[in-house]
Amino acid sequence: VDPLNVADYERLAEQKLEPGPLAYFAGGADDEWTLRENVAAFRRLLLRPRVLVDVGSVSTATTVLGTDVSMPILVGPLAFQRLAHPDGETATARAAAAAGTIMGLSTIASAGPAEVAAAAPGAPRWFQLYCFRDAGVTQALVDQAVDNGYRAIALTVDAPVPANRERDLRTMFALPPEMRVPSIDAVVGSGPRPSPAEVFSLITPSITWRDLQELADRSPVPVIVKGVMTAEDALLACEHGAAAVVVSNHGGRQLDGVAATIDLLPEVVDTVGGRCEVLLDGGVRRGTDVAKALALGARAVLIGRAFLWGLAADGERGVSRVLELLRRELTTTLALLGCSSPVDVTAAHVARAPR
Ligand code: FNR
Ligand code: LAC
Repeated sequence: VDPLNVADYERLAEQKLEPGPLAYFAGGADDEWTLRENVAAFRRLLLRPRVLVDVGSVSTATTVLGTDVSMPILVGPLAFQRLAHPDGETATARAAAAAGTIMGLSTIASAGPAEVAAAAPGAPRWFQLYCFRDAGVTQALVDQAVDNGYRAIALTVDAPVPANRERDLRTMFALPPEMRVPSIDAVVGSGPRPSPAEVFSLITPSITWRDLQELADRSPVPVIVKGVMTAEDALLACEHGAAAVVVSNHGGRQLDGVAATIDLLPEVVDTVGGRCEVLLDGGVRRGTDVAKALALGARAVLIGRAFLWGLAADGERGVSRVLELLRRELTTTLALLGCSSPVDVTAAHVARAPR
């Protein structure tokens, strides 16, 4: 039978990928406690359905920062997607466009903003920003994204330095020399190809709230802060010009010991109090996970490894199938919760599991 869920795609991807890329994709920091916790924390939340509600017509459609999307499930920015499949980010872009949702393109993608835009013209996209030490390269990338119609800049703030990722050390993972990464090529020119850890050394560890404010002041598109993990920083992000925050711990790949994102979400939502949109990523593997995030106040979620497993298993078709499976799961979940739309899901639809 065809893969029925994200876990099926994960197993297919495990069979298909070489050990180095698999370790890079699947792995997290240190003991990978946060990596596991992102998934486990969803299982500790219980759904509270309401019955005898007319759910004859259920729609997953919503808006994120004013953009219409077919579902509150966005495609997150993941680096180096040509490690998963030769079509890389262009396949992901076509699948996201066909699904009617937004794709985030990584700064260190294996296809640049213009190439990805050309692969799926007119589709809504965001550009994820890492600031290189070379400010000229950073500005050129942002300009290319804006010129190609990217609708927001998502500044990632949880990775000022590389984390300790022991799976990568064990496989001695290095980027294959034939895989080009346009942004890195722009920084290092024809010099030796950096390892993933060395890539981080090209990125400045010194940006601060003041830089966020400057970016927001001069950006022609909204700025999103990705990687907020506390109420304090969510508030600062709002005060420094962010249009949205993504509650994210980088999929457990940066600071190990941070709480699961679904457990961090309530304090951020409470504090932000509607000043900006709150999104979440980390550990989303089922439509029920999406519903739990909506219930706790997220406008939408981003998926990472879930679509990556589809890409590795079956290219564009795999990403399309994962997006379609999650959309269907969410549709069923909404109906069974007694909700006709994502905006109908409220805090009353979840409870904590007893210990
Ligand atoms: C990422 N993530 C990431 N984030 C970012 O801002 N820029 C990037 O280049 C990358 N690259 C990247 C590569 C890989 C292989 C992974 C798994 C993740 C983090 C990503 O955007 C997102 O926060 C997490 O993937 C969410 O967790 P899940 O959905 O993978 O559990
Ligand atoms: C990672 C970086 C590239 O998580 O964001 O590997």
